[in-house]
Amino acid sequence: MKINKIIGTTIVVISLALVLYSNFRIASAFSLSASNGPVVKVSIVDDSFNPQSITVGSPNSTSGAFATIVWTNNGANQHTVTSGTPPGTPDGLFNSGTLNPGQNYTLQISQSMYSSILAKYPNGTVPYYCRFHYTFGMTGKITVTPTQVPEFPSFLMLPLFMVATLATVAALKKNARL
Ligand SMILES: [Cu+2]
Repeated sequence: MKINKIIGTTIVVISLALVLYSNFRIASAFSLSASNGPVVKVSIVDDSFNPQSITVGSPNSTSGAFATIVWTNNGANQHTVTSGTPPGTPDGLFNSGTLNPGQNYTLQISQSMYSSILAKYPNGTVPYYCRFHYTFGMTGKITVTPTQVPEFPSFLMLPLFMVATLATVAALKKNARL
């Protein structure tokens, strides 16, 4: 029957799409780099960090995934992202140097960075500031919580892949009979 053929074909097409999607997700999971983790963005304006306070999880000791923080200078002036408490000297954890308008600074909260943070700030909260504008209150803080960055949920991908494969096989068999 023609209508069954159309339904069968639709099922096969949908199933194939599911299998392809699952394969893509599995391939993505295997090609994940250790740096894969949440990316937190901070906008730099004249003269503040927005948001002023951010919180990220600690690196995942199993998968190696860690959070990345990206500051973008959206202001009209030059700024810096410098760890420490003004007006003291920079604490040496990280320092962007001078960021021109439009420039980014990326900080990876890797295992080694996390260890360095805890060595200086046992509560996991790192103060930072702009070397040019801290007198205007241009400061920020990063809190690294002991909660680990989640592992990629690859355990969900295998069942999905299996179901999609079985559905495709079943649909192909059904379609062949019609
Ligand atoms: Cu500044």
